[in-house]
Amino acid sequence: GHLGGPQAAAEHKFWKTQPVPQKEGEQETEGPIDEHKTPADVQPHPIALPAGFEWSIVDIKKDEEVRGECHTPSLSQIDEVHNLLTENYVEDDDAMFRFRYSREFLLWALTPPGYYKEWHIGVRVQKTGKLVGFISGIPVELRVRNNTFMNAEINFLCVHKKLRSKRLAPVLIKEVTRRVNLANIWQAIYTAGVRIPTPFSTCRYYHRSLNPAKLVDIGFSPLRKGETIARLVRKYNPGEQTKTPGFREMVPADVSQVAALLRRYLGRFDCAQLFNTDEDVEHWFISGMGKEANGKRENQVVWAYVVEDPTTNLITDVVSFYTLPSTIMQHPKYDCLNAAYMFYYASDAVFAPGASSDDAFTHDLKTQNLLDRRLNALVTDLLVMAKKHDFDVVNALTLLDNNAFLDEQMFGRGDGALVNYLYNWSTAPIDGGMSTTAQRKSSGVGVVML
Ligand code: NHW
Repeated sequence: GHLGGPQAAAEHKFWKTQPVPQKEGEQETEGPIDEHKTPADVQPHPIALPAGFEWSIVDIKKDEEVRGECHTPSLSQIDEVHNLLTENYVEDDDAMFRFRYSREFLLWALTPPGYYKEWHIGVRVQKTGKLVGFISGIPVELRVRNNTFMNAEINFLCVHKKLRSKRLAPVLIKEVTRRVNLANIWQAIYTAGVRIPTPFSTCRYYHRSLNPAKLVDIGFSPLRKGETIARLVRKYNPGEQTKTPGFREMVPADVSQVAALLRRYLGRFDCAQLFNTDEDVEHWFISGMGKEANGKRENQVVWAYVVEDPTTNLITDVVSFYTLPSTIMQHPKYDCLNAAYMFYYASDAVFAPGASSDDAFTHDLKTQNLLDRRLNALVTDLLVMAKKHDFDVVNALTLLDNNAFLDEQMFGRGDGALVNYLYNWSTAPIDGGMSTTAQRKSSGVGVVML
C-alpha cells in the first residue's frame, strides 16, 4: 500500500497553511478549525494563475462549444473534461490501470440537486484554449457525530501530466475553496489515495472477481500455484438468478420509502451523508440509471435494486452499485476493465423488533446477525446482476457494514487504501473498517464518494 512511507515525512508547504488538523492525534475537539468568517471576508477575485493560463468555468451541461481553431468543433465541455481525465487522472501504483469516468458519469456526479455551476473549475492554456486542469465540488450535507453541516465534496482534481509538480494543484484547491466560501460553505470532504495532513479515517479496497480469466490475463488477479482458470470460473460464478423474494430494480415510485430507509440506516454511522430530501435519492439512485429506450437502458451509471416484501409490499432493503471502468494501459487484447463499485445500501434488518431482548448486548448481537444474513443475501443477488451486466469485477471499501459480507462473498483484499479527509473540521478519528473484518463490526463511515 501507499500509506506512510516517504510522504509521511514530507514538509507539506501547502497543507501546513490550511485549516486541517496538522498531526494525527490532534483531533480532540469536534468543530471548525478556522475562525468564523462570512462571504464578505472572501476575496472576490479568482486566485492568480501562472502566466499563460486562465480560469474557465466548465459548463458541463452545454452540449457543444466551439473554441478556437485548435479544437474539434464538436467537442463539448463535458467531452473536454472527460478527455483530460481519461488521459491524466488517477492510476494505480504500478501504472497498469487508469480510471475512465464516462461523460454520463461525470454529468451525474457533478449535477446533484442544488449544485453550483461555478464549482466546476477548469484551467486552460490561454493561447490554445486547451483544458489542462480541473477540480470540482458539489454540495453535500453531512453529519459528523452530533453535528450536521453543509460541505463541498471535492473530486476530480486533475493536472495534465506535462504540468505536474509545478504547484498548480494548490492553486486549484485555493480557487475551489474561495468559490465554496462565497456560497457561505466552510467545510469540505474528500478522499485521496495519498496521505496528506490529516485523515479522519482510512478504508481498504476489496475486489470480487466475476471474470477471473480476464482478471488473470490482464494481471489484476494472480493465478496462484495449483489453481486453474476453470476452477476459478466455477468458484466465482454467481449464478443466473437472484434469490431474495421481492428483489427487483428500483423504480421512481420507491424513492420516498428508500429515502426514509436510507436515512434511518445511515443514522448508525459516525459520519454519514444525510440524503435530506427525496430529490437527493431520486438523483443518486434513479437519474443515474439512465433513460430506457427500445427496452434497453442507455448510458446507465448506477444500478439500484430494492427488496419489496411480498406480503406487505413495503421496501425492506436497497442495494446499489455504479460503473467506473479503467483503461488497461498496455495490453494486447483488452483495453478496458469493466469495474462496478458498491454504492449505498440499507436494510431494515438493523431495526428488527424480532431481535428484541432485555439485555442490550444480546440484542446487539442478534441484530448484527440478522443484518449479516440480509446483507449477504443482498450482495449475493447484486453479484448476479453485476455479472448479467457484464462487469469483470465488483470493488468495495471497508466502509458502511461491508465487513459483514466481504469475506463470505469472496471479495479479496486489495493493496490500495482510500484515505478520507475533512477540510476545516476537526473530529476524533473514525473507524474505516480496516481492522474489524474478523469481528464483522461495522465501520464508522457512512459516506460513499465517487
Ligand atoms: S483524489 C485524486 C486526485 N487526482 C489524481 O490523483 C489525478 C492524477 N494526479 C494529478 O492530476 C480525489 C496531480 O498529481 C495532482 C497534483 C493534481 C493530484 N489531494 O501541483 P503540485 C480528489 O480529486 C498536494 C490533495 O506540484 P501535482 C480530491 C501535495 O501534497 N492534495 O502537484 C481532491 C502538495 O502539497 P504539499 C494533493 O502532482 C481533494 C501539492 O499538492 C493531492 O502536479 C483536494 C503539490 O502540488 C490530492 N490528491 O498535482 C483538496 N495530490 O503541502 C480539497 C497532491 O504536500 C480541499 N496534493 O506540498 C478542500 C477544498 C474546498 C474547501 C471548502 C471549504
